[in-house]
This record gives sequence, C-alpha cells and structure tokens, in this order.
Amino acid sequence: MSKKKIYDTDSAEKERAVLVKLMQERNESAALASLAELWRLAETAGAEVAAQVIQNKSAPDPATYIGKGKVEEISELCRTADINLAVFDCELSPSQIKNLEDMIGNNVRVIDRSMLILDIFALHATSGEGKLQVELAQLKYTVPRLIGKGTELSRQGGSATIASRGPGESKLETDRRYIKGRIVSLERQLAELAENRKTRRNQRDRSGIIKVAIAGYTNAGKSTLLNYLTGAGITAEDKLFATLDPTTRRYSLPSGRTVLITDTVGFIRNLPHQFIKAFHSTLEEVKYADIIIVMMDASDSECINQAKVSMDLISKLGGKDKKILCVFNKCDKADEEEDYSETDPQFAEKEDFFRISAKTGDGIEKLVERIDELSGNLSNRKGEKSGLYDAR
Ligand SMILES: Nc1nc2c(ncn2[C@@H]2O[C@H](COP(=O)(O)OP(=O)(O)OP(=O)(O)O)[C@@H](O)[C@H]2O)c(=O)[nH]1
Ligand SMILES: [Mg+2]
Repeated sequence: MSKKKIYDTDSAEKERAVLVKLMQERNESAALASLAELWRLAETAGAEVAAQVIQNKSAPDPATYIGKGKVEEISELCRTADINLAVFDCELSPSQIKNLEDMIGNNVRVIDRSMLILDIFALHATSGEGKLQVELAQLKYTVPRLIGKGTELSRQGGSATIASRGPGESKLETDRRYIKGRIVSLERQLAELAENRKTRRNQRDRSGIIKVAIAGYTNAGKSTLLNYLTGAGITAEDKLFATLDPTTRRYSLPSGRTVLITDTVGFIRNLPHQFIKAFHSTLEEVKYADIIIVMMDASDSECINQAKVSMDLISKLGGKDKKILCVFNKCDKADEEEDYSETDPQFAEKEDFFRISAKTGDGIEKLVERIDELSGNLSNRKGEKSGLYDAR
C-alpha cells in the first residue's frame, strides 16, 4: 500500500478508505483487476486505502448491494481501523447509499466508482470547459445520490472530501429546482463552447489538414507520446486521468506534410452514460479525427481488455469507421512479445498494430511512417473534394 500523498492541499485531510467488491463475475481475474483499478482511483483521488472487502454473491442485494452480514462486518472494520470512506466498485442507487451509510454508521461516507472518478475529474479539470463538464456530470450523477440523505454536503470539518469537491461543491446544498436550472444553464454554456469548437474544426477542415487523435485507456501513455513527438510539455504522470482537457499540436511528418495531433481524455471500463454525455464535446475529438491512435499499456496484464473497452467507446463516439492504429505502448517494460494482431484482428488491419515505447522512442519511427503514408492518401482525397491539393 502506498503511503505517498497523491493529492494534497493545505485544507484537504486524507481520507481512509475501505474498498468493497461484490464478486459476481465469472471471470475472477477481471474482477480482481477492476478492484486493483479502484485502488489506484482511490489513491489518485487522495484517499489512503486501508482495507478491501470482497463478497462472493451471485446477485446484488437491492437494498444494500452487499449482504447485510457483510455490511455489519464493514461497520466493525471501519470502527476499529479508523476508516471514514467506503468505496464500492459498482454503481449504487441513491437508496442503497442511504441504507449503507445508515447501517455502517460511524459517519462513514459511502460512494461508488463513478463518484470517485468524477472526483478525480474535479481535481484535474483546468479549462473553463472542463470545469463546466465536471459540474454538469456532478449535478446529473452525484447530486441525486447525495441530496435528501440529511448528510452535510459541503466541506466537512473544513476539508474537501472525496465526492464533495470540485466546481459544483458550493451548489450541493441548494434545492432540486435550483439544480435543474443550473443543469439547463450548464448545458447551454457547453453547447456554445461546442459550437465554437465546431467553427474551429470547420476552419481546419477547409485547410485540408489531417487530424490525428491519440485516444485510449487512461495511463496508457497518450500524453507521453504527444510530448515525444511535439515537445508539447503536457503533464504525463503515473496517475489515472492526468489529462482531462484535450491538447492539439502541429506535427511535421518526414514527407514535410503537417498534421494536427490531439491528446485526449483517457477511457476506463464502466464509464456511466451520464459522463459520456457531459464530456461529449471533449470526447468528440475522436469523432472528428481522420486517424485515431488507440493506445494501450502493453505492460499491463489487462492490456487486451483495455483495447476492448477503448474500441467499444470509440464505436459509441462515432469513430468506428475512422482509420484506427492500435498502439501497444510501454514495450520497454512489457514482458513478452505478444502478437496482438492475432489476438484481436477486428480492431484494425494487421499492418496497423504497433509496439512502441513513448519513453524510449522505440517503434515510433514506424508508427510515424504509417501516419505519413495514411495522411498522404487522406489529404489527396480531401484535396480532391475541396479543390486543395497541398495541405502543407
Ligand atoms: N516504461 C514506460 N513508461 C511509460 C511509457 N509511456 C508512458 N509511460 C509512463 O506512464 C505513465 C502515464 O503516462 P501518460 O502519458 O500520463 O499517460 P496518459 O495515457 O496520458 O494518461 P491519462 O492522461 O492519465 O489518461 C507516466 O508515468 C509515463 O511516464 C513507456 O513507453 N514506457
Ligand atoms: Mg494524459
């Protein structure tokens, strides 16, 4: 267990958390990987993970998600181990949260996986648009789960706590009517920003310049790749969701042609649909790209699942028919030379699977050559359509 504080401010006290998992999946290794991911999410959000509790149960309890006996066990654990946060690896209903908090007692707050992810988004949002998107997602997802519980929602004991921070924090005590109005206002503001984005996109389209999006699982090395190629200087850290706002840079290919490369927000399994809606304009970068680099961490045992989750989300976002390059990163620390193109050939054409290291530069030359070749073909096609023949 890492004792290192990932998130720390003068006012924020570290929360001690217990992670709770209902083991109903037939695939036990996937369930354990999901729990390990929850651990990393909790740490990224600033909590210290003190314990994890697993229950084998075929179906969740409608009232308490886990069985009543297990709830009592957790209550005792929280009391003896000084735990004040219980994070469930699932989506909890508002009434389940209320019942669990009542039964666990000891002022332990109960949150689910999505509330935890949203909390990380709140910590990492820097742009105006990012903050609006986080607030919208909080109002749509978190607030219905918090209001009406009689719980103090604002800063507790003077410290910002998980699932109560972020741009929406000061609004959390207000009533439902206010919240509805705020949602409408946020949606309007985001629609305006999306319209601005569209105008900028149309301008780029008219120039015939080819757009490359770096998408893929969180922590796969997307920002590291953009930094390697363009010296963009984006924060690249061993954290989940270090990047929330997209960054675009120009990049000169060996042929002399220029493309625009965008680093985007990472994907993760079980992203709630409210998030996809709230972060639509950011995620949309993928939809309007000509070429999508889908990045996975080859050194992670969950690499193939990361690829599946990423491809599912790309399909949902309307990027399925784009040219997809499957990039398995961190090959410098991956154990074996697995042939991913054999494992999952439906993701991309066989020649479009790459093993690279964005850290050492290994394999990047080949990837860049392929982008050059594809962008040549694509810009010829674009040029024919628009009457422009040279995108340089
Ligand atoms: N060993 C090794 N580490 C890498 C490589 N590429 C990235 N990393 C490390 O992996 C971590 C995550 O890298 P990022 O570039 O921040 O990953 P990301 O996909 O942008 O992550 P999010 O923005 O959080 O979704 C950092 O600690 C990087 O230094 C690589 O090729 N090899
Ligand atoms: Mg990043």
